[in-house]
This record gives sequence, structure tokens and C-alpha cells, in this order.
Amino acid sequence: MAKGPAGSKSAKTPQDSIGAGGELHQVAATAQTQLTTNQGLPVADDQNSLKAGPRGATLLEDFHLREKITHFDHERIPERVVHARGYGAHGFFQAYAGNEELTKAGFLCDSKVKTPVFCRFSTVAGSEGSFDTARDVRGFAVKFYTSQGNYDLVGNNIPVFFIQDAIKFPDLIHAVKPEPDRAFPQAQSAHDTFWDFVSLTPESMHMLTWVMSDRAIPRSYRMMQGFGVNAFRMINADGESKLVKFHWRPKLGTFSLIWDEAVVISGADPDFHRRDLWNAIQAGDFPEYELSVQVVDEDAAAELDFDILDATKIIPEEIVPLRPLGKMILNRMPDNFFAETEQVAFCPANLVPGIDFSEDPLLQGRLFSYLDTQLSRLGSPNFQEIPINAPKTPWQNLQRDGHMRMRVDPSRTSYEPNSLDVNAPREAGDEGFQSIPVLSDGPKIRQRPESFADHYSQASLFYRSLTPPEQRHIAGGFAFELGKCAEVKIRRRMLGHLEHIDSSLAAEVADKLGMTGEAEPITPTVKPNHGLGTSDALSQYLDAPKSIAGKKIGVLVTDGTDPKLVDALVKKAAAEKATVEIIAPKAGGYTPLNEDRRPADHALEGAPSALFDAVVIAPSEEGVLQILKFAAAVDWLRMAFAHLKVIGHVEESAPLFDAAGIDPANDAGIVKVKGAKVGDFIEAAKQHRVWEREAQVR
Ligand code: HDE
Repeated sequence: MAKGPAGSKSAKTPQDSIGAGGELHQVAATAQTQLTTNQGLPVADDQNSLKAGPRGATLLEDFHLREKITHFDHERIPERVVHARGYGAHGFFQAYAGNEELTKAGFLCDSKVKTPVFCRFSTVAGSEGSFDTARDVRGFAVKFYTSQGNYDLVGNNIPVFFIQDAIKFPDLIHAVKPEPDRAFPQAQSAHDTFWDFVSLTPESMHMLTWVMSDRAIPRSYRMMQGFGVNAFRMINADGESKLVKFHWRPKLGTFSLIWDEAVVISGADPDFHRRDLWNAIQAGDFPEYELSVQVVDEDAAAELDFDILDATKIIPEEIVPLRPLGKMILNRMPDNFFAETEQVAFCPANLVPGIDFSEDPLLQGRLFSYLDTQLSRLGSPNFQEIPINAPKTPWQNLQRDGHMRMRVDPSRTSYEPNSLDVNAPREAGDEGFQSIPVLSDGPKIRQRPESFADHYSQASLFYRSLTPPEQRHIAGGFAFELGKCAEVKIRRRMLGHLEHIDSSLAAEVADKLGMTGEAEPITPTVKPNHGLGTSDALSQYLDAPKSIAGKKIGVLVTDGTDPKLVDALVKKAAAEKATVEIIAPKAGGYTPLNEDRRPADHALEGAPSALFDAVVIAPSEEGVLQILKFAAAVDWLRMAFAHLKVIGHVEESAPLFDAAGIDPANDAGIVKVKGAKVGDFIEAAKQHRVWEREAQVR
């Protein structure tokens, strides 16, 4: 028998993966190393099609060729209409003790159980083949395979949304997607149709302020918060219900890229976030997030100065603090991207007893949309049989047939009530899911509640709560995006809105656009309240951990680099749970002082410093003169400086600093390293960015 390549993995059948019987689908063990057709026929020759003579025409009879090509022709499915580009990982969720007073959801009440999860992160606007570091909201969707069925928490990394009513979602997405006549720009909100729509939709102002902030260019999926956005309810065993908002907090802290850096990364490594998650999980450095809720009594909700059903509002943590529920750890990459990450189907309507919806009109529309979209994307109402979507608890009902039905239901009855099959599934009564009986009484009407009318006060709260660098970045974000709008009336309209958020923000954006005094006056329905104080929890950097855990140090070396330096960096970084990557002039590696050749992780021209969190410039005296000739080397340092990175440097690197026009003595973020003395650099790198430098470079 022919042997497969050494170490090749055996195929997993769907039944293997869901662990349910499934003899029908199992590939016979003896045939697993043989290449077969889809009918199980061993294939003798997979290199040549069947022809009438070696140089003759191909024969229609070649069923293997036709089967192989037909399958290939149909390998693509429609991408998600939004959130098309994403990346997922498996893991588990474990609750803390003591959640029973809040919810009867089994997976939140038993702190001994590790509930399997699949989590998919995504961008929203770009298509599946777009790049990771676009300015965009990130999806943060988690499927919990609980013992009471699948629960999906389908959130984003920004706590509010652009619109208040689901009926506007197709308009919002049509506006942000590539413009239909020209089919560009890809994965960008920086164009006329997006800003035309949002500038005519004041309810989007709060979300826009977040999307122009650093939150929309996360450093890593591992360093990103998540939010349920919509209000939900939790119900305990006594039937008591509370309104809740969900939050995920990453253990590593919340960090972002700098916009110019994100732009460079999108070309140098379009898969930056994918690669980051893959590398971390493969290295056993498992991302961890804590799940919390803000809990509000139904009565207390009425006292808030905004409507909890309005998805364009947050509940400041100073008013309602977070109550931790448990933690999620992602510890395994999918075996197959398509089968798992692409085919996973999330739906906010997937609930378990103990959790219920609110009447948020955005959520209510979502409850319809997700199931519906899977029908066109996955092509069949049986998509829940795909292993990644199947519950890990038994499921049975009287739904039958449809495209690609895998399950073989043996019963004569497929209706209820029936008396012919005593084993037929029956209603679960009190053990089943019951919607909580929320009072709902009102005229049938198309109308926004008045309590949804304040569109600027919380945008202003967000802006005012941030550190000066974060505020500057918001102004930069608005100016960049509006600068890409050719229609001046759209810029003017947006400047008018910004004045209601914060007059200094409006002035800064107008100045950056060269349009001071050109704002179009906008009359708000409700006068913005700028007296809401500030909320420290909204800033990423007020309370950021001083740490390089999970981050990456890039070391630029040449032949003759001191190996003691490299070894010390690797050791110290590992002690801080960070990694080091070596960048050499050539991909083949470098020869350190008095040592044999060592490998490099990157060639200089393929790895700009934008890919790393902090950098060390460590050439030898001769090496520095050689790399000086390359623009990539000078740019490496210049960009690290402009992207506000902490820069370690050996004395020998001085000519490179001269060429880049940077005085190392003049900047607290430029630190000397020598031999094994790298401690000061590592300590400095824990500050994430040298914010004080920003005024010099931007
Ligand atoms: Fe979604 N959204 N959405 N969305 N959404 C989808 O479902 C929709 C909204 C979110 O990794 C689609 O399976 C409507 C808010 C995530 O597979 C679709 C409205 C939030 C993902 C859909 C919203 C989200 C989606 C497209 C307005 C944050 C990716 C493919 C009422 C709380 C899940 C799919 C994944 C995906 C509809 C607004 C999060 C079309 C109608 C608000 C993370 O059904």
C-alpha cells in the first residue's frame, strides 16, 4: 500500500468532530493514506489527465479529472456581507463562583465546568481578502457550546453602534462598502458615501468618535476589549430579571497601533492580526479575556439620563461598575480555516435559559438577520449540522430534509403531537427556554422614542475622558478621513457636528483640513450636555499596564553584531513574556562577532520597524556602514522614531542616526544598550509609546 507523507494528519470526518456515531461518514482506516476519489476509489495517477495518446485530446471519460475540477470550481461560498475578514480560535470559558443570584444560565453558574468556545474576530467593511489593520470596528463573536445548547455573544470592540434602529443597517453598510459605480475604496470608511450618510445621521456621532480613535486600529486581537453593545437581560432561578451590558477585558491590556504605522503594516503584512494570534497560540501564550456585565435594575434603568435600549449609548462605569462573571482562554487554532472559521455561523438569537433579549430595536433586527444571512452564505437550513455550528449537546426536533441533510432520522413521525413514536422528542416544559413576560403594550407605530434623541453628549464625554495623545489621534482620524472626501459640503457638515461634540476638537480638525470657519451650522434636536464629567475607563492609556507581555521586539543586526546582546535581549524579553525577532540585511542570516552563522527571522527589506512594538538597532561598526546604503535601513529607524517606539541602540549605530537626522541624546525613549546590558531598554519599552515625542513628528 502506498504511504502518505510522513507526519500527515488523518482527515477528520464531520462525525468524528461532533463525536456522534457516524459510521456512514467514516473513511476506512486502511484507506486513509491512499488518495481516493470522493466515492472512495483509490486513484492510481493524480498527475496526468486521461488522454487519447500522450499528445492527444483529453477524454470526457476522465471522471477523476472532472470530479476534482468540479469540486474546485465550487470551492468558494459567498463571503459574509459584513465582517467578511476574520480569524478565529478555540478555547474555553470558566465562570467564577457566585453568579447564581444574577442568572440561572448553567455555564455561568458552575465554576468547575470549562465550557468549550469558538471565538471569531473580524473587521467589518473589508472583503475577505482585505488587510487586517484597516481603520474599522472589530467583531468579537463568541460561541459557547454549553450543556444547554449553544449561546452566542456576538459583539464588537467598540461599546456603541452607528445607528439606533436595524432598518438603517443596509444603508449604513451600503455607504461604507466600496462605492457601487467604481468598486473602490476597499476596507475604508475614508470616502464620500460613508461620510455623506453618517453626516446626515446624527445618531452616529458617538460611534464615529470611537471609530476615529485608536480603538479602531487595535495592536492585536489579544489586546482588544469586547462589548455586547445591545442591552440584554439575565434571569435567575427565582425568575428575577435585570438588564445587563456585556464586556470582555483582555488580560494583556488594551493597546493600539498608530495610524501611520497601521498604513505601513497593511502593505508589509496584510495578515498582521492573524499572524499575531496564530503565533501566540502556537507558542502556548494563550490569550485571556475576562467577561463582565454591568447590571441595572429595570426600575433604575428608567432613572438613567439616556435610554438603555439605545445602542448609541454606554453606561459609564462610574455609574454602574463591571461585575466579573468568568474568563475565556483561547488555546487552539482551528485545524482547517474554511471548515471552522469560515463556516461558523453566529446568531445573537442563540440563547440559553437565564439570558434574554431587551427591546433594543437594533438587537431586535439582528435577531432576524443572522439566521437569514446564513441561508444565502452557507446555502442550506441545515448549516447547524456543520461541526463548528453543531451543539455539543444532543439536539433533536421534527425539522427534516433540505440541502445537505447529514443526519439520518429513522422515525416514521416528523410531526407533533404524535402517538405513533413513543421516542419522539417532546416539549421540555419548565426545563425549556421561556421568554420572560416583559410587558409590551403600545400603538403599532414607526417612531423613534424621544429618549433616543441626544446624539452628542456621550460623544463629548468620550472625547473629554481621553489622554491628550488619544484626543490628538481622534482629530487626526477625522482630518484624514474627511480629507479623503472630495465633496466639500460633506466636510463642512461634519465640522458642524463636531462643534457639538467639542469645540476644540472641531477647531483642530478644521485647522488640519485648512477649513477654519467653514463649518455648516447644525441644529441638534436636544442640546448637548457637556457637563457629564469624565470617565477614566474610556481611556486606553490612563491606566494601561506597564508591560511588554505579548509584544514583539525587533532587533536590527548585521554581520559582526555582538551575540551577547542578542542573547540577553531574548532572555530578558522571555522573562517578560515578550518575543524577539531578528532582522538582518539578508534572509539567510548573519554572522555575529566570533561566532558561526545564525538565522534571521526577516530580511530588512521585508520587515519595516512598523511590525514591532519596540526596536533595537544593533549593527557592528562595519555592518552599519554597509546598511547605510539602503533606504530600508534609514527608514527602519526613522519610522520607529515617528511611530513613537522605544529604541535601543548600540554605540556603533551612530552613523545610522546621523543619516536619519535623529539625535539619540535628545529623547527619553532612545536607550543605550551594550553587551548583556539591556535592562534599561526593556524597562523603557514597557511604556508602549513615547507620547512626549509626538509633537516633534506629527
Ligand atoms: Fe452584525 N451581522 N448586524 N452586528 N455582526 C453579521 O451575520 C447585523 C451589529 C457582528 O464572526 C451578519 O453571519 C444587523 C452590532 C459580528 O461571523 C449579519 C445589524 C454588532 C458579526 C449581521 C448588525 C454586530 C456580525 C453578517 C443592525 C455588535 C460577525 C454575517 C441591526 C454588537 C460574526 C453573519 C462572525 C455579522 C447583521 C449590527 C456584531 C448580516 C442587521 C450592533 C461580530 O447577519
